[in-house]
Amino acid sequence: MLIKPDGVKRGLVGEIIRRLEMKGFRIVRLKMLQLTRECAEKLYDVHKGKSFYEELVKFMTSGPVVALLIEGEEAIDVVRTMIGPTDGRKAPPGTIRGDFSTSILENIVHAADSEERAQYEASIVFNPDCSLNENPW
Ligand code: 3AN
Repeated sequence: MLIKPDGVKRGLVGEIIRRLEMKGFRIVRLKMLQLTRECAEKLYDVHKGKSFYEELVKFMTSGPVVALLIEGEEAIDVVRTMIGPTDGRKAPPGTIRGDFSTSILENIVHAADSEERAQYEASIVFNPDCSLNENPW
């Protein structure tokens, strides 16, 4: 999972971690970083060419993010349910996006949608080369 720049700016890091821990998940790795453009592009490779791609990469590199590696029972499906659908306006109350976002772009968090993607994304966000510098704030 990634807490996006809007989630960090709005001071939601603790609230998001609290929800994950209350649910029973384990946080096994955690890192704050500012993504390089190159790594943000790798992270969103599947969206390359889409109308919102440029805006998305710009947003994801606009400030620090928090990367979390989460373990637990059916973590991928359960975490996706906890964050809610992409559009914060349509996400139901009780979900992270439903409670904290009214945007489809600035929707507080990202969560991998398969184990394969989780491994791919972790290899990017936990790679020191993807961090613009070690103390971006
Ligand atoms: P999700 O994060 O719910 O899996 P994806 O993978 O379809 O959603 O989209 C990745 C990210 O791209 C979203 N979290 C959101 O920030 C952005 N995004 C998706 N669709 C749009 C859109 N139509 N307009 C602007 N940004 C979008």
